Amino acid sequence: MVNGRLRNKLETLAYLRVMGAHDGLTATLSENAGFDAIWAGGLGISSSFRVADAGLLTMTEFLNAAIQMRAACDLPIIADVDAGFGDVNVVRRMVQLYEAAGIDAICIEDKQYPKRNSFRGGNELEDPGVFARKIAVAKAAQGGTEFMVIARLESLIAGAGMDDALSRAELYHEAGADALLIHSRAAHAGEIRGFCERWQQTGRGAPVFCVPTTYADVTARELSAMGISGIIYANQAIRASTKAVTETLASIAKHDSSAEVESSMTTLGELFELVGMNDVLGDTPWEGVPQLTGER
Ligand code: SPV
Ligand code: MG
Repeated sequence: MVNGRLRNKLETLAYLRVMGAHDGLTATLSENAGFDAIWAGGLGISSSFRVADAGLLTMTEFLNAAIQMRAACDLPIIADVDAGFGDVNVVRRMVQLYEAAGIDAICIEDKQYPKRNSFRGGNELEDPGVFARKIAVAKAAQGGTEFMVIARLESLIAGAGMDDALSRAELYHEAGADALLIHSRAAHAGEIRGFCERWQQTGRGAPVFCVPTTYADVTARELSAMGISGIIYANQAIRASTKAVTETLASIAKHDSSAEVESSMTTLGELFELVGMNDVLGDTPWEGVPQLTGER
């Protein structure tokens, strides 16, 4: 079950650096690199299936990817659940399943079905009241006290403006959202700064996350100084691995040999270490199995 590690980190760390992962291995790599939490991101998971981030995967496919990550690392996991995969009834069941799987938080966005990735356009904002009800139902559905619901604001992405983002933020917080994610596709962090200033003036105090994909030159520390509590690097892992694999495969195809790229790949030994190959029990009967003692 959810043990409060995300809430705890939000309370004790100046800011959280959250790495986007799409499977168990990338979750482990994120943990080893020192990140504070995992973003089980829709774009990354969809890309790993080689499908578009456009509401094509089912909730079960998203959840199973998050479960792989849960098994692979001890970091808090924030699951991107698009717009909740359906109406409030789906949202209620979704929260129960994610919480039971030990996922620390869901992040649900105020878009209408069918959603498209925020950088592609073509999204319709959800009616604020309809979305606030989803948040309220999500919060009522959780069994424990530690599970978190993050409300993601798409107003700036959709061109609806800062006033719309602020009024929605207040409404969603009123409905029970534990935190907000303000999304922006501007080339610099000005919109993030503007939102944080106005959010702080409301005195509501809920933490705010952001996703610095298009404004990548700003540091986490600078975003924290603006009032951001969690910085999500949503797609860097899938982009890095796609490029590395593409280049490596091209080299092997070109040279008819992997000799050229041997030194740029993880060694077999390193891979074995990462996935626990060295802990695999042998085939000899009882080898590595603790001896049973006493009466049975
Ligand atoms: C994702 O990683 O799937 C996200 C973040 O939702 S973004 O791609 O920026 O919309
Ligand atoms: Mg997404």
